[in-house]
Parts: sequence; structure tokens; C-alpha cells
Amino acid sequence: MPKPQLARRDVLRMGLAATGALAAVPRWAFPALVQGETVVPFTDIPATFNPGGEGRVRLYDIRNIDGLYTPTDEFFSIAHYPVPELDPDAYRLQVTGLVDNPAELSLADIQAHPPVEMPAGYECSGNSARSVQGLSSCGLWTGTRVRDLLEEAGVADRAREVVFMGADRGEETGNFRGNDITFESQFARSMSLRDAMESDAIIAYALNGEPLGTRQGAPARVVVPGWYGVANVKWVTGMHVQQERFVGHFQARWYRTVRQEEIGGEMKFNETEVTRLRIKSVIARVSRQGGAHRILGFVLNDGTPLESVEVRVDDGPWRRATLDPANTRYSWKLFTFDWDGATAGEHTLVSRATDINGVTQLTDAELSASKETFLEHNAQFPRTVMIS
Ligand SMILES: Nc1nc2c(c(=O)[nH]1)N[C@H]1C(S)=C(S)[C@@H](COP(=O)(O)O)O[C@H]1N2
Ligand SMILES: [Mo]
Repeated sequence: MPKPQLARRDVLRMGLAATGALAAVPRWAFPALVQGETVVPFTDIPATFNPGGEGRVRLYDIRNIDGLYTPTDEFFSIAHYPVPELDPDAYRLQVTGLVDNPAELSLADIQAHPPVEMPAGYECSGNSARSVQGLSSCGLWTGTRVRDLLEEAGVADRAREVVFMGADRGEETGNFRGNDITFESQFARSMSLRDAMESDAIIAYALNGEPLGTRQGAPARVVVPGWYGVANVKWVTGMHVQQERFVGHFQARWYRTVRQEEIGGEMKFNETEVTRLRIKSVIARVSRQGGAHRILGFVLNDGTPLESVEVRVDDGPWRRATLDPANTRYSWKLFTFDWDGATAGEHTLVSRATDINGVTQLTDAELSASKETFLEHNAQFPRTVMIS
């Protein structure tokens, strides 16, 4: 578990970060390539794979993982609308709705609360083989607990839902019972009041020890650890408490999954919101040092402790990988596997993670047979490599 509050030294570091005088956040050195270690080429990277860049979608090249935290300038990102540039001095977070004390919080007001430092990894629910799983990253976030802000606001007894609103806007079209409609939409996502209070959600203002960059949601954003990326509303300027369910565009329509589930002893198609991360493991890199080969990968899930991560080479048995002790509950969980006896030629490698409740990853064929929509594709992800 992340420690609930920053030590004085860290508070000091945050102060330094604000002035730009911060040294690099200490990184876990283990997965970085050591001298003489070379990367073994994957043969499954699509020709269209194009990581980095400044567009509205930026993929991370997971072969570059060199520690628990993704460097800020490589962190994946997604913006549905044009990226807003907010003036940090003029910035306000409006707390409205069913609260005793509506508020307009400046960045300084938010930062006046005890800072929480939280490692959190997440992926976009649209992350898949197509983007070589590059819609995922892990960062060290600093912020103020949403719970603290809600308690201060004094939430009414009948309140049930908290809506987080981003400053970004765009036009949406839809079809409602045969009628085409067009409307101006603001990026917004909600959580039940209970999830907002019981999750470790924060209003984050720093990533990897430095103030948020524009594309990361500056000056403040939501981070809900253990949830899919869409919950993490960037450029957050509104926190609205209400009684009724929120059914906005990105809540009730865009981020939905239709899958077969057993309900009351019967298999039924069920439509759900995208919320908590479904367990996924990904092989990110294979490296060679001398004659030895090592596989590195990560697991993302909702924070439930893991039972195992296993790796299979070609048609061999599933064998246990090693989880790194530096992993935390909500970070992505890095694992390594020493691949003995790799022979020249092309090989297929796949991993599977299982949590302590027995929740595991289906094969692609199994998952595709039960899921109609493309989001939340957490199937096993076979990789092919060429050993020379
Ligand atoms: N305001 C706002 N917040 C947003 C989005 C957005 O378009 N606007 N995209 C969401 C989606 S779909 C994802 S996957 C994550 C990506 O977070 P990142 O860009 O920090 O990696 O941001 C979420 N928060
Ligand atoms: Mo997303």
C-alpha cells in the first residue's frame, strides 16, 4: 500500500519540483538493460505502430520500460477533444450540487491538504494488440484525496453520485430513436459516492515528482487507482454531487462493454460501464545477455493481490514468473522470467496473470466468444520473437 502521507523530505521535494530544481525521481534499476544486454526483436509489431508524438493519442513503446515509472515525456495519453491550456493561477475546481459548502478551490487550496503520493498504473480500456498494448503506463502521482474534499464539502444524505468534469469540450452527434442530434459535450465521468469515498481516488497535481504537463491534465486531474484510464478525468474543473445516476456521453454510451455473463444461473448478454481494470498481463520485452534470455512484462489489475504470473514458451508448460518486490498495490506489477534453452528461430511467448480470487485471463478466442464490444480486451497476448 502506498503510504498515506508524504514524509517531510518528500514535501520538500515537491516544493523543489515546483521550482524545477528536482533531481530525477529514483527509479527501480532492475529491468533496465545492463551492459552487454541486447533486445531480442519481436516479429509481431505492426508496420503501422507509431509510438510517441504530440497527437491526441500517444502510444508508449513498452519495449522501453526501464523502471516502475514511465518517463513523463513518454507517458501514453488520450484526449477526446482539443487539449485545453489552463492558466494555473486562474484555475478553480468548483465543488457543487448536494453539498453544504459549495466551493471554488484554487490550486493552492487543493495543495494545502496533506499530499498523497501514489504509484498508479493504468491502461485505456481500448488498449489491445493493435497498439502493441501501448495505451498503458505507470506513474508516481501526487495529489489530494477526493474523500477529503468531499468530507469538507459536507455531502447531503441523499447524494449518491459524484461527477468529475473536464475543461475540454467538443461536438457530439448521436441518434436518438431515429432522430439525429448534435450537441456540445464536456468530457465528464462519474463514480458512485461510495466508490469515490472508498477508492483511493485523488485530485493529482504532480506526476513523477513534477507538476502535471498540459497533456497529463494540468494543472489538476483525477486519478482513481485500479480503474481504467477513462475514470481519470484530466483538466478537472468541476466536482458535482447529485442523487441521480449520471448518464453523460462518455459514461453511458462511449465506454460500455457488452458481454455474456452468468446471471441467475443463465448466460445472458449484459451491458456494463467501464470501471475497474480487468486483470491483464503483457510481455513487453525479451533481452539477451551472453547465452541467457530474459522476458520482462507487466500486470495491470484492480489492486487485488496476485496469486501468480505464468509464462509459456511455444507448447511448453506454464511456468511461474517472478514478481518484483518494488511493485505496489496499484502500480503496474513488473515481472521477469528467465527463459532457459532458447533455440534459434521464431518462438511464441505468452503470459497469464491470476489473482488471489482465481480471476485470470482468457485466451483471445475465449474472450472474443463472450464479448461483443472491443473495450476491456484483457485476453492473453501471445508475442512472437526471433532468436538468432
Ligand atoms: N478531460 C479529459 N479527461 C480524460 C480524457 C479526455 O479526453 N478528457 N480521456 C480519458 C481516457 S479515455 C484515458 S484512457 C485517460 C488517459 O490518461 P492519460 O492521457 O493521462 O494517459 O484519460 C482520461 N481522461
Ligand atoms: Mo481511454
